[in-house]
Amino acid sequence: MRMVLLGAPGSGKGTQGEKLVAHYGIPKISTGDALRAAVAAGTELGRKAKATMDAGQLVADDIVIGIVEERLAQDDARKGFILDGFPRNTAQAQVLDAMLQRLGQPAVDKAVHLAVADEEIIKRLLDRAQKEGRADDKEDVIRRRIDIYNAETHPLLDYYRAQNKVVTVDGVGELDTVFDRIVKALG
Ligand code: B4P
Repeated sequence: MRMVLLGAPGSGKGTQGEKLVAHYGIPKISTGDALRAAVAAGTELGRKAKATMDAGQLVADDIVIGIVEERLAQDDARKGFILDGFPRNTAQAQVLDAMLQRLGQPAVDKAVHLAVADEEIIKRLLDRAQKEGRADDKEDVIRRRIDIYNAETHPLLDYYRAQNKVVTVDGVGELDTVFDRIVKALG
């Protein structure tokens, strides 16, 4: 199974991605996690990405593409993967398709779209801000991330629809309920 998780910030990609890892026994590749780890470690990449992330904007394509390519080339990703937070725009999706070909891997099977309304997303992320204190979980930044999602990432649904790969799941409800919906939709 080679899947990409699509959904607004806070729609549950990271959360459901973890559960899918356990269920399918394939690795999750999260560009957000990788970038936050680079920021925490103070690497050059992390220093470059920090201000952009804190402002809720997308990090440069070449940075995230490098992260994904390095990870996809590892052995455990050959039997499948869950991409969480990548691709984020059409250019990244096109690069991903070409990258899989270059690595001699089959194409993406499914794009799982987690549908959650904006007001619910804002509520969840403000709640996470209380618990985790992420710099990009402030209301004005959250609204900017949602705007960027609608402008740049949402159109990816058409990209994957044209390939007949989109599975839309209602992302509102208990974590296990949403997870069951995803597994059932994937067949
Ligand atoms: P990400 O780390 O991808 O952050 P995110 O979109 O906020 O999703 P996340 O995975 O954290 O949240 P989740 O939905 O699981 O990106 C952060 C930043 O990194 C971006 O803004 C950008 O700057 C940069 N970046 C990452 N990838 C990039 C790329 N490809 N190109 C360019 N830049 C990139 O869950 C959120 C919260 O909701 C959690 O607290 C969770 O507990 C809660 N939740 C989940 N499911 C729930 C449910 N069913 N009910 C109630 N709460 C729920």
